[in-house]
Amino acid sequence: MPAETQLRVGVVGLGYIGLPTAAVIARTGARVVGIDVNPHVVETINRGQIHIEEANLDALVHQVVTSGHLAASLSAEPCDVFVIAVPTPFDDDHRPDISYVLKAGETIAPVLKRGDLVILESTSPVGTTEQLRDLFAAARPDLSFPQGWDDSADVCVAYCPERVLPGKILFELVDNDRSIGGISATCADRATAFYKRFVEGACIVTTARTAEMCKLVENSFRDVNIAFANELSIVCDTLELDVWEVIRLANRHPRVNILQPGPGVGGHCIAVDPWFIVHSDPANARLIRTAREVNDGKITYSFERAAALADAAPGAKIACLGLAFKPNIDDLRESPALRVAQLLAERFGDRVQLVEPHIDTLPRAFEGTGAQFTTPDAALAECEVLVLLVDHDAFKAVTVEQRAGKLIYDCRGIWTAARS
Ligand code: SAJ
Repeated sequence: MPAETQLRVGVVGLGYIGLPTAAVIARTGARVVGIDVNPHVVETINRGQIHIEEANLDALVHQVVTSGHLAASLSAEPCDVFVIAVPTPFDDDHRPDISYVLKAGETIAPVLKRGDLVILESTSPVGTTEQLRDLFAAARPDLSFPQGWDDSADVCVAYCPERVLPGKILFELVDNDRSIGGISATCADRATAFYKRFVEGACIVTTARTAEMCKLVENSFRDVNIAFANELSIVCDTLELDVWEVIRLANRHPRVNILQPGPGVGGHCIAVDPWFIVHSDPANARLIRTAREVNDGKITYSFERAAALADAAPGAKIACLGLAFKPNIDDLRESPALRVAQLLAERFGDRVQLVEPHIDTLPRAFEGTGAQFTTPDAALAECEVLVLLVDHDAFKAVTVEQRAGKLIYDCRGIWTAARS
């Protein structure tokens, strides 16, 4: 690699992971070009602004764009290191779709040169990094690419997944340990040297395939554990027990740490990644599949519980409190709260009032339902039925007096009296 200040880095995909990563690399003094297919994203970043919500990201992007260390572009240019951070969604049958990764590979293949390092960060099914390597090898027969652990080659290829938590991305990008998966040992060493520019956590070397599986395992672990909590919440309803109290008490055991139930699991990672493992071994990934089904089933269950309450108060207004996929953010992707609210809006129409303090306008999903977007105070004043879907701080601040006399379904347990 050239001298520190001259390192040129191309980051493909300027979304929730790619943009913060590009900005943090630019802060180390590298010259970063962010490559994205969306002209609006490219223009916004080149103005020193951002198109996503993330704590402190606006100031950092403004700083590195103004200093000339970060620029966005619609096309690729020669660099020393490429980082691919594009989405890997699934299709209607939960089959992983790696077409954006392959497209990113096609974008950078023409500008690759001897000595380059390509790092895939997108959550990917096991074997994707090798597929990317094969794509490069087919597109660039003039360059050599590693086939096995002991190989040396013209271009290094590695898989290094991110594991940052939305809302704490800038901190966790630096602080978290990272799995560094090389196709060869040299690829892993090169990638480690690159991440050490900005990562303070440990960089742990492994193969690309192991690192791919590790990422999927981390999010599946969380999904399975949330499914346990969600299943408990339904069993406790049947037994007329307060699940929040049961969990609080059980967690007093020194080796028990049960997560929190909710209306389901949302976001672009935990509700998606376990399917990649299920898809790679459907016969054996039984627990992981069941956890997904339990967590998705909690959406319908929550809707039915809320609907039963609304049916018990004919004509009463129903407040859906929260639409985001988790507390104190504006992100609605794969949000179970949004799905429950949508089902209620379709069933109860203009009886429904929707509250989401972190967004300004109602999402398209509610068009034509008659449901209205309103403020927390107005909803609390007008609605007799309260359906608490997200544990935003704004809702935790609702007083006992404001809730008095209401019919309440609290999916998050924030209004449950603490006895332990
Ligand atoms: N949730 C519960 N109960 C809980 C914890 C979470 O219902 O006790 C729900 C949340 O409400 C939300 C969903 O799970 O709907 C996911 O939220 P989260 O905060 O657990 O995780 P994400 O999706 O924001 O980020 C996850 C993280 N992975 C793990 O914690 C293993 C993050 O570190 C990853 O980088 C990220 O996925 C990713 O990009 O893969």
